[in-house]
Amino acid sequence: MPIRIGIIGKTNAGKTTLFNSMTLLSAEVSNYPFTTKSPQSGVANVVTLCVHKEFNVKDNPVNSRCEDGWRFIPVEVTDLPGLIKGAWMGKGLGNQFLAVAAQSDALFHVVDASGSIDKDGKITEAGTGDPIADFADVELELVLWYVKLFTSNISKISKLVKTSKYSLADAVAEVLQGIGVKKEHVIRALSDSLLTEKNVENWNEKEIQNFCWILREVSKPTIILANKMDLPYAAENFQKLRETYKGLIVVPTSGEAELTLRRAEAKGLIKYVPGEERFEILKPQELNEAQKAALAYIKRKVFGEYLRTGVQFALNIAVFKLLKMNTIYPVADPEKLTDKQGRVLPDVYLMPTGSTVEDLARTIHSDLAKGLLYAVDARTGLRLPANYVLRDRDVLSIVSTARRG
Ligand SMILES: Nc1nc2c(ncn2[C@@H]2O[C@H](COP(=O)(O)OP(=O)(O)OP(=O)(O)O)[C@@H](O)[C@H]2O)c(=O)[nH]1
Ligand SMILES: [Mg+2]
Repeated sequence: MPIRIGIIGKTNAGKTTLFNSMTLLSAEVSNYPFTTKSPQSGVANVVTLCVHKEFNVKDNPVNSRCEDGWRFIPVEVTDLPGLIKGAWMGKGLGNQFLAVAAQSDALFHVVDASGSIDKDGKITEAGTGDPIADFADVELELVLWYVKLFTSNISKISKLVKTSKYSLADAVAEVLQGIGVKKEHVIRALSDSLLTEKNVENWNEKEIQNFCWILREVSKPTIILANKMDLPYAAENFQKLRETYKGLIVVPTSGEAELTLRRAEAKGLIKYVPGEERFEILKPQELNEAQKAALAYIKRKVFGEYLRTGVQFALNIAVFKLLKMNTIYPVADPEKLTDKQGRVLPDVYLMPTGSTVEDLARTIHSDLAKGLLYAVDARTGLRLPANYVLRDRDVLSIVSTARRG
């Protein structure tokens, strides 16, 4: 199952533009509020330095792609309908939202950092909107959905605790598992809100809201994307966002710049590796005036001030820093670094920090895990036991009675 990232935020913040720039899909974008009506998923990539150079071999990637020494590993991103204040009361949106939230491992919360959206979600002059308030409003919407769901399940939770061996944390996790809440999240939220010992039927409104607020935070790790960084006022608002939301990572982005570059790259007009801090025009004679102007604008406004569009950086930060994933390269032959078909370094897996050889075996195939004996480290040739904790960039061969993977 690939890692999933959901894109949330106020209407017109640029979510779909970012989504298109990551996936090269063409979902509808417009300057009208509420353009996106239903969630749409696509494939984006995270990028890491491939190990093939270190081993001095040429690779034949299968589950990923290698370009200029960079490994591109697929992840799933989902674009969501926009929100404004009060949206949680609407019926349809709420359910769609929770369904996607349930499936997301992390969220991008997109904010129009240039402040060019008014409170109703309409585009106005840059600098007149309030990105700090926009962020807070959407977060509140999200929490209110949690509150609504939680409140409607209080009697069920209470019953589970009374009539079975469920602890309060077990019961809450059971009831909210549909939105991706795990027991460890509930334990954290109960303890941080000082509610571990209090009968759930006696929680007051403020306690419920506080609990849900913490639960939202711990169960859905989130990065703020300060978008539209190419526009005026964005730099000031980016600083303000950083100062106001100190506990969160804020990444400056320009979805529109990334989209222009990725599409020009796809057409062969420029050479651009996402995440790199430059691009090169390959066919200047084939560019029309508008394309030339767009590229010059990007060079001046995006690469000049922020060094990159931020889009690839945000994806990488989400997966490697927020979700703490490591890259692991399983091979069948630890000397030749090949799979059974002789392909060199075919696959790379994203495994959470703390995962073991056994976890990796299980991720690749359940049979492999059943007959697991040990793994061989391709760098040292040493045997690694089933409980060996994987490290980033490990290249290893799993040895199992079931088969050699
Ligand atoms: N200058 C600038 N404009 C952008 C950027 N990203 C998006 N826009 C513009 O902002 C407007 C809204 O973009 P969308 O991608 O449709 O926004 P959305 O958040 O998906 O909107 P909804 O689907 O309505 O919630 C469009 O006019 C985009 O062209 C950016 O990085 N810079
Ligand atoms: Mg949209």
